[in-house]
This record gives sequence, structure tokens and C-alpha cells, in this order.
Amino acid sequence: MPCLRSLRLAVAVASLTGLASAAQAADWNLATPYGDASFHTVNTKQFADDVREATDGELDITVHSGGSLISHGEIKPSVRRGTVQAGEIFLSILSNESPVFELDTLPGLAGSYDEAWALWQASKPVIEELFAEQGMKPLYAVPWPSQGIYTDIALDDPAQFEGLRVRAPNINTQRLTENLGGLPTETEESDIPTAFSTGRVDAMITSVSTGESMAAWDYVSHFTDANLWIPKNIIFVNQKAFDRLDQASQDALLEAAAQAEQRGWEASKADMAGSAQALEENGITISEPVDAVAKALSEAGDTLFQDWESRADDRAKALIEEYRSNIE
Ligand code: PCA
Repeated sequence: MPCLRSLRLAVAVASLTGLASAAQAADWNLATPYGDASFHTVNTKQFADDVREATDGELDITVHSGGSLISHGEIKPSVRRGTVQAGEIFLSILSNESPVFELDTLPGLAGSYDEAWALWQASKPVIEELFAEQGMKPLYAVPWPSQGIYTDIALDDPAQFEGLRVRAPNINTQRLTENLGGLPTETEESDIPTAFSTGRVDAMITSVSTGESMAAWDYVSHFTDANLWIPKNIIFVNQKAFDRLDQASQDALLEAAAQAEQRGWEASKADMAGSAQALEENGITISEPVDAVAKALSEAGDTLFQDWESRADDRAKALIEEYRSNIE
């Protein structure tokens, strides 16, 4: 009965293959600190949907927004351990790990989206290396609109920074605040309303996007469009979880990531315009820094830059050279 035998064999092989592909199907979790109102989260959820569709549901990524699964500071350690497979963070919260993670929060370096893109292209290989050393793989990065200063008074004199309690999202924003004579407090985006309502802060440095998502008009009246820098979020995965995917799913994930990156940069530009309009409609006055404030910001920025140079290794400094030669 050779025929029956081979048929049995064929059935066995087919069911084994079936089992193997069922075992490759993966349910992933992706943790982000940012809420559903953020264009970043909209983009990240679209990325997850695209991956699900491109893999016919074989790779199903659930996005946990607003820090609901893991707090911001714990996201990278959790992806590193593999407790969650993927995460999104504000890249510059890693600045104590390497001066390379500070590059997108250095004043005067990249002041437009084109320059921010060139800076990302220059720094990406080293950022990938730094993540790889910890068993992780960056997928894509998306910028926030440029950072400015929210106050409850018109900012027309640098002396107003003296003793001003400023909410800051990362270390360089804290340093800049100190250089201006202010008192920085690091606060997560989601804690901004509480920080203002409990009187912990008088002012904040962030983008028009976060100002809109956090209803800045409830606490402040002015936005000084200082264009300090254009910082990014980074989306990354646990390398072992990535390696466990079959080739088709890996390819689909990387393709969806490339699209998410492009879409995210465009979304950031669109959100910059839309959020500025929303702020104004809700009564916030938006203006460029007056000369005296611009001068103080530029001096405080220079000090910040010099501090960075004194901390930075040759590799980090070389990235700045490469970036500068690319934009010339
Ligand atoms: N919004 C985030 C990061 C930078 C930004 O524009 C925040 O303020 O926390």
C-alpha cells in the first residue's frame, strides 16, 4: 500500500507545516507613554494595523497608549528584557546613556524639518548600534514640532526666567532652563495638567502639539515660538522577538515601519500647523521671541552646546560633522 503510506506522510507533513506556521503567529504588545490624542499615537496605531493587514494577522501588535501598560521610564528596560516586544519613547530621555541621544535636543543644530531629517539620517546608524548593544532594534523615528515656551504672561524680558518653575520633558530642557535662571522640573506629558493645577509649575517647554493635547489654555496664555529644537520619538523592538518572526513577517514589519516613518514626519508638519491654530482659537497668543529674550535663549543655548561638547566622545562629535557636511 505504498500509495496510502505516501498519502499519510503527505497529510502528516501538511499538518506539521500547519503547526509550524501557527506557532509563528505572534501577538505583540507595544507600549507608548503618549495618549490617543497625539498624532504620534495615531501613527503608531496605523503602523500596527498595517502590520496586521500585511501579515494576514500573523503578527498582531496591540498598542498600549498613555503609559497604560508601562510608565515611560520603564518602557525601554521592559523591551530590553522582552517583557513587551515593542515600545515607543521620547528618544532624548536616554541622554544620560550617550551624548548621541542628545543630538536632537541641541539648540541651533537642526531648526527645520529638513535639517531634523538630515540629523536623523546621520545619527541613525550609531543609534541602531547603541540599541543593538542592548538587544534591541529601532524601527523608525518621528519628530515632534519644534519646542517653545508656554507662560502665563507675555515673555518680553529675560529677567522673567529668574525663579520661573518650568516643566521640562528631558534633561537638556532642564539644563536650558537652569542656564536661563529658571527652576526646571521633569514632568511626563500626561502629568502636565496636574503639575499646573497643583501649582508645581508656572511654565512649560514643549511643542504646539502637546500644548493642544494637554489643553494648555487652561493654565497659560502665551506661547513663545522659540524653535529650540526638533526632538523625536523612537519606536523599537526586542531583537529576539524580531528574530523569532518568519521572514515574511519581518519584511512586512520593516516595510510598515518605513511607511510609518514617512507618514509620521508628514503628520508632524501638519499637526504643527493644526495645533498652532487650535491654540490661538482657544486664546493663546503665539509670538516669536522678542530680541532680548532671543539673545538670552541663544546665550543659554550656546552654554548648553558647549557643555555637550565637553561631554561628547569623538563618535558623537563626528556625527555632527557628518550632519553639517550633508546639509551644506
Ligand atoms: N511633547 C512631548 C515631548 C516633546 C513634545 O513636544 C512632551 O512635552 O513631553
